[in-house]
Amino acid sequence: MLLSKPASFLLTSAALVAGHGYVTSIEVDGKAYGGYLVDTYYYESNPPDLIAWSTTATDDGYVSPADYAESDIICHRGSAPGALSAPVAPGGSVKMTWSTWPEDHHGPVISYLAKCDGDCADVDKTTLEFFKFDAGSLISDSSIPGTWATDQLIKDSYSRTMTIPSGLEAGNYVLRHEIIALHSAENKDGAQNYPQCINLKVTGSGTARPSGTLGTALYKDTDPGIYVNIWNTLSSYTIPGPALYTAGSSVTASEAAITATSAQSTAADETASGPTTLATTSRAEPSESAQASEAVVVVTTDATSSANTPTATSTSGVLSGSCSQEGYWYCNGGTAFQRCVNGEWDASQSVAAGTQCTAGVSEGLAISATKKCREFSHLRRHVARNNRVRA
Ligand SMILES: [Cu+2]
Repeated sequence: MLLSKPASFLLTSAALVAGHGYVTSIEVDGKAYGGYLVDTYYYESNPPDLIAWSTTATDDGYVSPADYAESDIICHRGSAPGALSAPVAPGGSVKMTWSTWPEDHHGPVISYLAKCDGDCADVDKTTLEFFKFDAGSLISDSSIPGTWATDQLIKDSYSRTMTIPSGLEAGNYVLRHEIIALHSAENKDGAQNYPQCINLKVTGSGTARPSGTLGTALYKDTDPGIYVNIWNTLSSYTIPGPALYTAGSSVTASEAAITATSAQSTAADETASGPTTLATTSRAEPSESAQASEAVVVVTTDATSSANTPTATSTSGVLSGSCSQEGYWYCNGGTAFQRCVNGEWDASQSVAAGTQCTAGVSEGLAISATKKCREFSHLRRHVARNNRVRA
């Protein structure tokens, strides 16, 4: 067993492997609630009751545009309703805080509400009809790839605060909050959706009942705000999904585009309470270039060089003690693994950078290239810059 490397080095390595985030906490009208900590709760036999929906996305991964018609897009992969609901008044606030977010995963941050017929804890997610009530997207495009709602979210300590529309009819609602990362969206099906859901109980005496859209009908992989090259200067950006519902209005427009220029740096980040400054414009076509073939190389490199590096065992979800399935493997959250040796779980080890294992216990350890693409997009950005300089 190699234990010669200092623990600090190993911890640093583990931190670099961690990629995307998930919602760790929610503040509803000033009261704090815990998020579904997928890296921990997924492996617990009795996870706590939450307002947050559970998911099986232990890799902190995403839903692909190729799966927009599948139920995973609704509240993330393998999602199931939370058992609890948080009370909130119309006009009240909801603050969603993420564990982290990669700086280069630029894109819109969008939130929806859908009314449950009865308790949201028992709802069939495929029947939920969502209306969009909060959307941030391109804030400024004065420098490629622009300043996005994700950049603002990072600046705000990985959080976004939204307002529940005033006048909304009382009842049980699912709030669907989502980041769409566009750093690879110049390729068809290259966008990445990271939906997260919670249950709310809206109080008050409002009467507004905005019409909604099934989760599986929100987007298409050819939508101008999904299939878009943010590494070009954008004259406009079209927020994906149905039109934004503004309190007191009825939603009829199917699509609206936002015009963002360097001179109007804040016009693009309207919320439900803001003025309407939407204008319909055409989109910039994603351009084909040499980027894709060069970038693919990165994902396939260095798959084994550090596969046997032992890691600190402070990671949540690490197994210890006896095991019955001799020789079997346990993949912890996609990023670490252990083996059942001589009737005991051995030390947890990190998978190599750029790779992931399939979570759970299995006879063989399935390692694949990770869909986390920080290095991927960094290279892409450099290539894009070089192309522009040459052009
Ligand atoms: Cu990524």
